[in-house]
Amino acid sequence: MAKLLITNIGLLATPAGREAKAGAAQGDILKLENAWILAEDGVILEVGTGEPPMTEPGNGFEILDAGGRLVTPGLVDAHTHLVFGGFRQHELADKLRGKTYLEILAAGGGILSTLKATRAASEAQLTAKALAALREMLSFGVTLCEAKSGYGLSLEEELKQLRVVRNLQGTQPAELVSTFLGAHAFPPEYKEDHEGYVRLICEEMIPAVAAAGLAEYCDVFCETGVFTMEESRRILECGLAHGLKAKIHADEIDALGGAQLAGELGAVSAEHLIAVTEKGIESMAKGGTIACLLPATSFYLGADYAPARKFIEAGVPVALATDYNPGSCPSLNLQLVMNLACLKDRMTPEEVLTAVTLNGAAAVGRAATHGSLEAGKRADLVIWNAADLDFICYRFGSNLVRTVVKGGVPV
Ligand code: IZC
Ligand code: ZN
Repeated sequence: MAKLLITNIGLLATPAGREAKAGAAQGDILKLENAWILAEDGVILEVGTGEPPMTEPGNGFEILDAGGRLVTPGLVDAHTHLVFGGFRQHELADKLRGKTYLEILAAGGGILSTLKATRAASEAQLTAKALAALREMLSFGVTLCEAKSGYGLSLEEELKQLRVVRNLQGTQPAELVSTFLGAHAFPPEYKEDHEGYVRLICEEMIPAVAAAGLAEYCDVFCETGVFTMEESRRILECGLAHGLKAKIHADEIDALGGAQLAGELGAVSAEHLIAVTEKGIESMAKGGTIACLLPATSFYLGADYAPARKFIEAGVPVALATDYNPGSCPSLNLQLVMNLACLKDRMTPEEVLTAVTLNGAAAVGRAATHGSLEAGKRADLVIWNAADLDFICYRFGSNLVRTVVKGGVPV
């Protein structure tokens, strides 16, 4: 397979290690000037500085000159609702008139509007649409992303969405990690029978998803008017019993206690966390749960920003993701998330880099192989139109990616 030598890296910036970084370590970024990276068969062989090895022509290595630019690991988007039919631009007017996200959902819009469009779309149509989104993500520097179901909300329709994720794996450069989110909303058929839907999830959907190997994670939207704490616990425990690791949309709008539950269950990550309490943060620290913050959603909803500094002080690793979805974050731009994390979550550029690389990889169970530039890891990286890390957290609204390398291949 291809051998690649990337030379003339002005600044190589990367976290190091094979697990999520918390506290002060979240800001520990290795910075190498005048660096090079040698990769073979998609894996990094060596990272060094100064004179690169084997630069003579004919040695079998493709040479990529980074032109003195910044190089970081490929970005990881650890929370996306990638697969859905339609969009929801028709809700913008209501939103501008002051209707909240939960009011739109309670009136049968929101997730339920996307439910109709997703059920109406074929697997091939959904695959083509998600593929276009993945291409855009890749253009922003994302080489690994999580993708949730949750717009089918019946056994067959959830399986259809998860098959779309599987269809996309290996057929285009970005890598995907699949999450079952049957507990995203109550479908119209179960509007008056929440118990019936929770049983359908636990007795039919989770066993079928697990048996088909269609997801690694089980997630729940634990929120007022959606899934209660009690229902969330039952569903996540059932997922765990079937080998699906836990994630939870927790304490986004109301502090129901999702963060406590996440810590108690040893969930891999809890998401949003805008309204998290001290107790929730403590529980997550104890349980080793990663805080996956989604500041572009705060931006779009006009909501507060999650207390990133509190998580860092409490020793909870912070990851950052887009939350790409048609309702609360119709954007695929993880670079914008990095800007917002600095400006609104008060994270340093170094902490932000760890959050969108190594900690994001840990949030999708890939920290051993992805998320940093070091020997033995995947050769997934970004060459930036930038000289340093501050620059990419400071400029916003432009795509600053020059070249994305995925598995040792420029894409
Ligand atoms: O489609 O509204 N927050 N789920 C929870 C979403 C946003 C996705 C949506
Ligand atoms: Zn979400």
